[in-house]
Amino acid sequence: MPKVFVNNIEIDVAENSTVLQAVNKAGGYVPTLCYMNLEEIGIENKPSSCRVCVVEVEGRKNLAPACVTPVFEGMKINTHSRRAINARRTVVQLLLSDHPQDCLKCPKNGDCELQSIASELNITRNPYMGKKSMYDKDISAAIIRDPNKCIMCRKCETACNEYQTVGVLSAVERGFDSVVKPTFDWSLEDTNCTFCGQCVAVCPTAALVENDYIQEVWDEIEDKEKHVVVQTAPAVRVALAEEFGHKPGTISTGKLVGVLKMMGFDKVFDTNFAADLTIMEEATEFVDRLQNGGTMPMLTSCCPGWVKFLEHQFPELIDSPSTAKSPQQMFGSIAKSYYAEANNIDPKNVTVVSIMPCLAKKYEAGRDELNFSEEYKDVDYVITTRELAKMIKESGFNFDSIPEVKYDNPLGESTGAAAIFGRTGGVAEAALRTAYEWITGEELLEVEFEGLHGYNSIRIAEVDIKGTPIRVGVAFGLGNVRKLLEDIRDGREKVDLIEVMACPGGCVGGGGQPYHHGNFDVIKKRIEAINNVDRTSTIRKSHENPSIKKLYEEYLDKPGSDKSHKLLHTHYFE
Ligand code: HC0
Ligand code: SF4
Repeated sequence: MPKVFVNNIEIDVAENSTVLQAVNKAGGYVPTLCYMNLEEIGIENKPSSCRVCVVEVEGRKNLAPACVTPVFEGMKINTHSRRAINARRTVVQLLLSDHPQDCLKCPKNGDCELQSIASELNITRNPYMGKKSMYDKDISAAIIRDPNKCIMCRKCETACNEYQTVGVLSAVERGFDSVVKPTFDWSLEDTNCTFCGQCVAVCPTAALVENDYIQEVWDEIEDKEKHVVVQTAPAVRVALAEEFGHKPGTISTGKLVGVLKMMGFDKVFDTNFAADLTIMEEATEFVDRLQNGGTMPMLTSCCPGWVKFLEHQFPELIDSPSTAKSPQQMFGSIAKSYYAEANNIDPKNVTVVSIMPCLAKKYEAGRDELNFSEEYKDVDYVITTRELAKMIKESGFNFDSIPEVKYDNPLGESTGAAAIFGRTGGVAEAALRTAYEWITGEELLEVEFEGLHGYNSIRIAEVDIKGTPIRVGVAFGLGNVRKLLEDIRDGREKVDLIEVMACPGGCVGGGGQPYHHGNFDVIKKRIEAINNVDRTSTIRKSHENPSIKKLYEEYLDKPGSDKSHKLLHTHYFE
């Protein structure tokens, strides 16, 4: 174990450590912009292109970029020599010289890494102002790409090309003209982009941000003709509090409902209700395929980034996903049919707003084949956890004093099985809790399937259904999904059910969540919180949800009925 000195303090570090790791271990700090390491799930970006992490190393002539410089025995590192600080300041001034500097009206104001490093370095003037790049913005339903704000850190490329293996973004041109963009200058909408939002999740500036619908949602709330209902996704309640200074993993379900009431929504409902409904339809389909010889393995279909990935990259598997729509879309269909009819409201006057941890949900809401009516959409507006936090902040509400309120019913009642949709392995587990009882006719006493828990990116679990082994594949991150699907396609692996989520850890790591700043522990804490929501639920199986039973009795008849198919199922495109 090499001994090194960080600012004159001696510490031992692991073999092959970098200077940055040594500084972190010593409790020191050097800023970084292009460096990113989510070691546990295999995302690493260290092009050492930004140079803001330079430090002084005794005996070395040039300053050393901490993120890529290996330590050696006896190394003496100074993180704050005047030369290092001045070099960092120059680097940031040069980046700012070709940056719009419209911080006060920038969507990342207060959340921008370039802005905070400029502030830390006390940059109050810039001697390097000169020519500026001028690019058009690329605006899609989910994502706004503003190349003028790109600092060439390449994190988005790593997320898109190496982690997701979608390959939409890359650096083109040279020198001053270099910029990251899709090939042929296409809009993201014209590419294979899945709108997973992982490029947005890691972008340090506002070069990649969500397309926000905050004003549209306020306008709907203000419109007295409209009956505005809101649904909240499973993963939002375990992350929203981070935006207000609380620890990752804080569960704020009651405050989430309370604040949506305060904002003026007519009804506050839960996507979790629709997740239970999804299980009714998906488990029915799974048991049917299993027992009557349908296409196997069955793939889950609730993650829209994954669905788009499948359509582009694995067209030969187009018959494999469940035809069940996602909970978001099922909720919209039920709100504009069953709920509107029961309350005598013209569905054209019902506005459905979703609060999602996801950017692809914005894209999903616009897919025609997911909307049961030609006259209106299932879901009108999708906003992210981050956008909701902005709405709460602009309203002036103090998060800590928001009262805890319960969801409205009937579309607000849900089970623990629905809660775990928000974490990797949860959709498969929820489906199997129900399928087990339907197949065996017996009560499932131990509802947690251990093999479906955990943080590994690819997991294969075997679940015993009274002597029948069901093999389940779980994968998150589209690159991992690709590996799993190739193993299955090429006969190296055999499974009956596959759950896929595009984002790290599942929806808890979605592209619309509070920024995790490259720290997978944040995502793990959210997963633990999701499991706690399940473990503290009185009902933990979707088919036992009383409001779901009533919905079938009063309206849908039974899972897989003609009416269920019209409202709750879809198809896919090669
Ligand atoms: Fe998810 Fe969902 S669990 S995709 O991760 O299935 O976004 O949270 O809302 O629709 O329920 C996201 C989260 C959802 C949907 C649900 C599913
Ligand atoms: Fe790539 Fe996902 Fe970003 Fe699209 S949204 S460019 S697929 S990382």
